[in-house]
Amino acid sequence: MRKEVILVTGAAGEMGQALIEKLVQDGRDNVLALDVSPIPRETQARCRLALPGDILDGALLSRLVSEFAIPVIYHLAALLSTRAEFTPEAAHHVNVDGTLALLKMAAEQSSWLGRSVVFVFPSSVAVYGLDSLDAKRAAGRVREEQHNFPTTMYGCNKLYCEQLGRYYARHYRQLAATPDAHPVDFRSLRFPGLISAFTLPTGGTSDYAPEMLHHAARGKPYACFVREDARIPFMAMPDAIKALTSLEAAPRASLTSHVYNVTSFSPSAGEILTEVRRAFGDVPVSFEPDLKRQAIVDTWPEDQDDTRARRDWGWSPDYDQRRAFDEYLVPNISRRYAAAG
Ligand code: AKB
Repeated sequence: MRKEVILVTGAAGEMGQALIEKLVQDGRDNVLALDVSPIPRETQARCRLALPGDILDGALLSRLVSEFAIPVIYHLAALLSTRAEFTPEAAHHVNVDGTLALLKMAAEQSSWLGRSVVFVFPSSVAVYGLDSLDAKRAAGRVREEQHNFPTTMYGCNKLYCEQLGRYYARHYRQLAATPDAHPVDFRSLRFPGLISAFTLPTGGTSDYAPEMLHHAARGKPYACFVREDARIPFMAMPDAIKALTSLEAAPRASLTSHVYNVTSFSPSAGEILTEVRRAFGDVPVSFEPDLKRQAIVDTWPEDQDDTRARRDWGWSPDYDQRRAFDEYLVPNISRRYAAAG
């Protein structure tokens, strides 16, 4: 009999590590973790199996299909926005061909299992594209169907993969004699920038917020690569994990869409610095915008409208800006670096 597991790709990443910790806390000790990068030891210890491997490795995915029953997939592996701009085609290959391979595997698993595999996919605020600062200010809180004009390879990948997921959920094998009895149950979240107290991001364009915080906690000078007035939405990592697991658990019948905005707070970079200074004193932070990365941030909305998620599956963040800094970020980051000495 094939053992039943929850597959988490991108397990070595910020979200992957935090998600696996939460799944095990919830008593779900059957995680199969996959990442092309080394998976931290403590995350490995939480998993049924932690595999170094590439989602583009077809032989590996076939082996997983033969050895495991996989009713739930968290497909987190991706090259983030700044990183992807340096190698757009390679990013497309990982972000799109990788997702396609996982969706195909999920479709196969669904027919093997005789029930729809729940496929949870993190999309991003990067799917949006506002073509001027005036348009950004005028747009304010954007809804899912608005301004879907991404300006980065990563944003294009995420938007296309949302469509791919909707295709596998509704139209895959539409010309077959018998319709698919168990289509993939594709569920996607458009995340804002994420801030973790325990890990630092790599290769994103929203990274200035966590970088500023972690540098300040270590008393290190930080040159912020966006302007002081730059504003995009953010969320504390525990809320991102809550959104992933809540959407996975939501009854299928309550979902009216395959794509949901989620968010929590939208401080400007200057307001983030105010929070950082409130916690760590007059830390040496300067604003030295990288005009190219700034231009990307300027196309992202100031805020996302998450009404649909609140209505369909009762979404709400636990950490508003106040709680995020006072109760989660500052205490844990201070402890982390105090322990590191
Ligand atoms: C990035 O900056 O690329 C990511 C994102 C906003 O999706 N953190």
